[in-house]
Formats: sequence, structure tokens, C-alpha cells
Amino acid sequence: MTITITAFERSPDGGKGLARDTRVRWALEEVGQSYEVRLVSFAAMKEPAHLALHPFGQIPTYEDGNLTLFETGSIVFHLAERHAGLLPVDADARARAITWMFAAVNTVEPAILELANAKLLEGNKSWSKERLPLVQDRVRDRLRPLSARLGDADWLDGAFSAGDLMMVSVLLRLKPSGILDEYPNLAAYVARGEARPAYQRAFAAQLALYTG
Ligand code: GTB
Repeated sequence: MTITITAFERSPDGGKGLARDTRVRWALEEVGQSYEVRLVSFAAMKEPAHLALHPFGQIPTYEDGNLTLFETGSIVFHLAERHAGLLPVDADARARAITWMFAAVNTVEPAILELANAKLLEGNKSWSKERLPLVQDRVRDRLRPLSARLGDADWLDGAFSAGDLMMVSVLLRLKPSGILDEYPNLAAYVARGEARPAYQRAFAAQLALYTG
């Protein structure tokens, strides 16, 4: 079966890898699965054909034979369950890696999204300047304990896992803000993720779409 994912026809970031198809591409590369990409416009994302795949009209989606998935956490988990390389074999270590996947999307990502929204969507509001420091502090409230837990380890719990893939993907969105650099071990953690050959291949593939 051919795996097909969807991505932006025109990514607002012009290929910086911040759209969420990058994490799915990264997981596919880590587990050695080839895939095709169907590009969708913002208009097409809200049309019935795409809504049948993704009820919220977003990218990415994942299709493999009769299976269609949306939500990057679920897609990465699906790949990690079916292929070796992203989840430990030991049941307890596996459960901990999955816990980090949830922590990434459920605990860390919301604060980072709020910061992105505060800048992109609310930057021109009269109250924006006053609110921004509060939103930035909520990001720090997540990064501080994450940094403390990571300490000087390479990855969050032993070997690189889907938990790290999701956490690095979430933290990448912070790079332009400078906040990540306040936590040197987290900045180094993200750089380690970006240095992985599978990430490099995923990044290059999405960049080629928007610059090629
Ligand atoms: N929880 C879902 C998941 O993890 O799969 C969230 C999916 C999602 O937000 N998709 C976005 C989307 O389709 C693209 S990634 N948005 C269109 C819409 O909702 O109408 C979000 C994104 C977009 C652009 C940038 N950027 O340019 O920097 C970064 C992230």
C-alpha cells in the first residue's frame, strides 16, 4: 500500500518546517516508510472531499489503504506501533515514551501555540503588548520543568523515541522567539533532533516543495 499524507499547497512559513506535516514526514523517515504527498489549498481543506479525511479541515492527514487518520500525535503513534524504531520494546519504557508524546501535544504545545497566536493573530490589538509577557511566561512555565527533567541527558527517557520526536517538533516552533535559548539544554535537545538524518530528509522534502 502507498502511504499518502497531505500538506499545504502553499505553506505560510515558506518551508521552515513548522507546519505539522513535518513531524509526520520525520516519523515516516525514522521508520523507513516511503510516502507520497498530496498538496491541498486552504480552500480545498474546507471542502467535503478533505473534510471526509479531516473533520476539522486541516493538514496533515494520513492514508494507507482503507485507513485514514488525522491528528499528528495519532499518526506518529500509529507509525511507531507498527514499525520498529520509535518505541522501546520494554512495556514500561514504551508506556513512558507514549506519555512524553502526550506531554508534548497536551501540556507543552498549547502554551507555544498561544504564543504563536498572540504574535500572528493578535499582534495588532491594542492590548497585545501588555498581554505578550504573560503568554511568554506561560511558555517558560512549561520549559522550566522540561529543562529540569531533561538535565544533561540526550533524550527524555533513554533512547530517542516518538516522545522525543513529538517534543522536539513542538519546541521547534519556539526557535524564532528566542525563548528556547533561555534553556540551553533544551536548545541543544532540539538541535540533536534536527541533526538526525531522518529529520534532515523530512525537512528537505518539505522545503523542496515551497522553494523548488
Ligand atoms: N492538532 C492537529 C495536529 O496535530 O494534527 C493540528 C493540525 C493543524 O493545526 N494544522 C494546521 C492547519 O491545517 C497546519 S499546521 N491549519 C489550517 C486551518 O486550520 O485552516 C499549523 C501551522 C501552520 C503554519 C505554520 N507556519 O507557517 O509557521 C506553522 C504551523
